[in-house]
Amino acid sequence: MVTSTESQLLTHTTELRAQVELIVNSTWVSDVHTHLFPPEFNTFCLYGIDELLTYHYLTAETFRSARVSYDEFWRMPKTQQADLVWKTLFVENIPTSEAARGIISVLDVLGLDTRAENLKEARAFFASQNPSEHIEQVFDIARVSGVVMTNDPLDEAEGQIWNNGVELDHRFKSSLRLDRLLSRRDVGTNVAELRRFLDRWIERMRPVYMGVSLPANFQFPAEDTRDRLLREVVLPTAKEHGLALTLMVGVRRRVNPNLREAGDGVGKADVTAVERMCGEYPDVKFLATFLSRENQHELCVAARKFNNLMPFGCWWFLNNPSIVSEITRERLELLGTSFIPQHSDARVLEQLIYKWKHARKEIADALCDTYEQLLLSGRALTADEISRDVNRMFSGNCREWIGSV
Ligand code: RAT
Ligand code: ZN
Repeated sequence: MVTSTESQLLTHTTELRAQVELIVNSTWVSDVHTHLFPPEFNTFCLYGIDELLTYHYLTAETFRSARVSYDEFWRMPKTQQADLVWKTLFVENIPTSEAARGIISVLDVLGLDTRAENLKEARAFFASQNPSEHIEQVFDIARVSGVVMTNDPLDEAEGQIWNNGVELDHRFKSSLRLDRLLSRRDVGTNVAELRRFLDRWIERMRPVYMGVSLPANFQFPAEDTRDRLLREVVLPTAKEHGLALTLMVGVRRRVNPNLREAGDGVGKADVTAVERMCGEYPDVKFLATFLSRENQHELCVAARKFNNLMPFGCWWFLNNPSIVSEITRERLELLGTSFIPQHSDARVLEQLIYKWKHARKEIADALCDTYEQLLLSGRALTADEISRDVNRMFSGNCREWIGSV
């Protein structure tokens, strides 16, 4: 039982651990990168068991165990795909992977049968939810104060919704995703027109940052169109509007196109490219995450050199407990609390529940060990001080870079 008051020194490890767990589990978090949308975005807003089970992390795993051809699978209606994923990964196998265990955590938290033979009960549960109450409930359970969406003005359907003047739920903040813009093969003649394009969308969307995912072979400087677009369009716009630029580096797109959304892979990138950008643009704030485990130490060292660089999240293939634990500990050792430990990357609403539950566990464990070492070195700490650290990592660093989420 936790008996100490907030300002009392915690000098025993059991008491210290109990406090850390309590604080990490109860502190509200700002989720800096997701693919979630509020109901106003119609079919972009995904929730429920069929969406959860057809998440691309799980379809990739299903193809490893079910003897189904790509064509057969993609021809199935979504409910049938979800049935197959459930049967394959949850009934015929024990759901040991992180993405599969995530489903179990969601079902368990919502009071649903985690050993069900089929999806009948789960489907009935989600169908009976009132959408806005359900969103409220999920944000509350996950203790997420707000999420940053990924918004693409060049997506026709999404662009139309923005153009119709959609009113945003305050928990959903927008970010301007630049992948399509930055993968143009030529700048064209009119850089000014591209800058006006960004200005217009910044005005319309009010994004909290601009973001881009970059391939493993990304270089800066480089003699290519992307470099020109970054220097002449994106970076001046970021500076002018005081908007941070988010760099997500290390993806190898369409390694297996048959897997569709699940077909991307990972590659080790060159962190010095980001270092150079931070050095050349000291007035721009950068958020960066790298997909390869091999880049994590270098990213921490780069952040020690450039205080306009904020490492964030354990992205995609790194979002597994063993790797989250390792990366979080490395960051604490090299950066103190000046980083954003995790983002959910959720695409389906209820993923917030498991992604944050699992992340909090690893972050709490890493912090417990860190503080225990500190205690052994001769510095006790208080619950207030722990709260200050956790708040900084869960929302303070985010607020400093992109404002309140
Ligand atoms: O983690 C994912 O869901 C990936 O498919 C990507 O969307 C990635 O997070 C990205 O934003 O490019
Ligand atoms: Zn993402």
